Amino acid sequence: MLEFTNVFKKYIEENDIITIFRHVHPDMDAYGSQFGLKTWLMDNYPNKQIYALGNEISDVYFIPQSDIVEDDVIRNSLAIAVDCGNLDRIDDQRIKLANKILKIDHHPNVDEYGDDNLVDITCASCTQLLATIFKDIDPDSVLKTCSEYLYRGLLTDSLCYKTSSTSAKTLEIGSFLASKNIDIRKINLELFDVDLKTFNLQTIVRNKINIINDHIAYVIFTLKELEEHHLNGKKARELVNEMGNIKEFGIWAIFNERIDANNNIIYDGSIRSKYVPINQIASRYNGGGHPNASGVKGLSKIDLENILNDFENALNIK
Ligand SMILES: [Mn+2]
Repeated sequence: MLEFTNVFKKYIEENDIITIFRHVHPDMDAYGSQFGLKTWLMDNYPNKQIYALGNEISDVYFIPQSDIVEDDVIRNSLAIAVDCGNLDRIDDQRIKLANKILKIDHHPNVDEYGDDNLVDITCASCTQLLATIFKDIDPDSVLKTCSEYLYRGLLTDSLCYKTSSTSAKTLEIGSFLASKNIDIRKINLELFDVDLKTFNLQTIVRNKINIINDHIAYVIFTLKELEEHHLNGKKARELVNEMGNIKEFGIWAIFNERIDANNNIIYDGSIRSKYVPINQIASRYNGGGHPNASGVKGLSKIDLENILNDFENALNIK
């Protein structure tokens, strides 16, 4: 048995109340890890109390709503944080009340906020790590619904097995999850078919694109444009992948305007890169993430100019 498996098992067996936390602005790996873990625990430990927490709600039909719990429940629980590198990024800071915290993640382990930190940065998704642990405990412990959640996280974070973090182990876990009778075509259609509204937004991104030296692409959505297209900042930033498969682009980003507490316009952004790491850059602008996929928040206009400069330096095209 893997070392992680032993630690994980010990925590689960010692605690009857388990609260599961995810990061703010959850993506499908955050949801997939959270609900995959919740489903697995309910399937295998039916007498435990398991709660999935988080204030942001999803409008996707296959993502369940969060559980609502009193502070005391969290106080008496083991909190498991999935797919979240920093404690500050957890959606529901009541995690700090918990008796113990177990971190399970695949981001660089800079903030070791757990009592134990099961972090494997070689995993393409957090769900890959969870599935590896579950499989190690008992391959038969993973049932269909759990597999569906885990598979969604695997597919989205690996961009359909295209990221540099995709390995033989990723495909092995993909195969393991696929063996649980999940409907691969249906899951793909649900995850990746875009609706007409999104298609029209992608057209807007293409029309608004700014390109520096052929190698950096970025789009800024103003408050007015967000309103015009009925977009919030998060939805606008999700369009970043629209610029992801252009040969020339080394770094690409979407920024959106937002009003801060002092009524100033500031910018949040999602950044992607092909080869050069951008998480170090992002960490200088209230952000962070993966080497090729990061986020920043609260940038001033000058910060915005500076970060574009940083991109040019990173790509060595100045
Ligand atoms: Mn992830």
